[in-house]
Amino acid sequence: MVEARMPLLIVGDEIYKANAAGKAARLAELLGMPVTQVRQLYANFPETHPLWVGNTPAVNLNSLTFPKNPDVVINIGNKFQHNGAAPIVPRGPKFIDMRIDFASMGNVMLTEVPLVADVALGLDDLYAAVEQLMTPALQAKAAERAVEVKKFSQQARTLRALVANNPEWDHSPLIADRVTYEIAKFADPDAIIVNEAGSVAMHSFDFNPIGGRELFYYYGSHLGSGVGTAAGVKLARPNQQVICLVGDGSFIFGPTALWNMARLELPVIVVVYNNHAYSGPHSRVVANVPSGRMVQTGQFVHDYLGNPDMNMADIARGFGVAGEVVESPAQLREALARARAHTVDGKPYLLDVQVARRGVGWAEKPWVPPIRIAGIRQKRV
Ligand SMILES: Cc1ncc(C[n+]2csc(CCOP(=O)(O)OP(=O)(O)O)c2C)c(N)n1
Ligand SMILES: [Mg+2]
Repeated sequence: MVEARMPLLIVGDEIYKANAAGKAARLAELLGMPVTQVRQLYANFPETHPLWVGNTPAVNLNSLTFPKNPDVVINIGNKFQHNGAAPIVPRGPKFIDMRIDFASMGNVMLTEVPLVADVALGLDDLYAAVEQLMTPALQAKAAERAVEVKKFSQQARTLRALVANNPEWDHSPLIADRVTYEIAKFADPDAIIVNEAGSVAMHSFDFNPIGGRELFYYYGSHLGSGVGTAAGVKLARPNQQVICLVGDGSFIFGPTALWNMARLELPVIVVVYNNHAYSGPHSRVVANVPSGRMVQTGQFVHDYLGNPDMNMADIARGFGVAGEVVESPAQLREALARARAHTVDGKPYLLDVQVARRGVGWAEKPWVPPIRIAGIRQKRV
């Protein structure tokens, strides 16, 4: 690690669970080492830290913008959920793997150094071991590297802020990025965000497991757990604001815990990104089967949830939870204030935010299968 040209630290959920994010940051700082995270449930590292280079966007480290060629990769507590044939840590760099979950170590990726440890204790040991090797020359090298990493992280921060320059920023229905931006501005400094809005980019929150905003995501693409998770999180952490972000498709897989929120007075704010669509599956069909009949005809059978539109605020009312439909950015701000008032009062609240569908191949009024059983039945029953 001390001799590496460009070491890279991957953090994972064992850090959150062991409350060890501070220790991971200390190790990164000792080496001037960039830090990333591959898909996990929690945010395991302060996102405002200058050594944070962002989440790994796709399935392996090659998808990182920076660093491009790490020569040593160290994992602390990441479970590495592979969902493709390519190993997350590609062949090439030396790989050091520390986790308590030993059963899945060394059986997918070539592992130079397996370290089985509780990551909080393991980080203490590792820090002590590395520190005693740090000569002034190595310290200077680490400091130089830290400057390089910081240059990247600052530039990335500047570029991310450009999200607000989108020409559709003030549009109604809202673009998803605007919704996220407004919620991030609104959320408490120690809010917990339960995120089941899978195809929505989680920008602007600046998650920080060391006393800042926390994230609860989900692993297996098993939609329907978001609202229930938010109810459970509020039960466990009554003194932190809990905001559930959920797509309309995901929401209708599992709105039931709204009832628990009403019954147990769980003051959770639920925000539905309602684009009246399975937008992710739509885009995946276009990407994966571009010559298919659905793309050729523009008749997508699986992705439009409108006609009739579902009113999520009405659905919430049926479970005993107040809420409203939100049409514009200005209304969103007012609605969030009403949501806060409800939660201060001990009540949950739901916002059904009308969000624009994005991606190619969407018609203004999407096609729906022309099945009308009433007209073809033989008996008017
Ligand atoms: C239980 C379950 N059924 C089906 C799927 C397949 N699936 C993946 S994304 C998705 C659509 C989600 O729609 P929405 O929450 O509205 O998000 P959007 O794609 O519109 O942003 C579906 C049905 C799944 N992941 N889980
Ligand atoms: Mg949707």
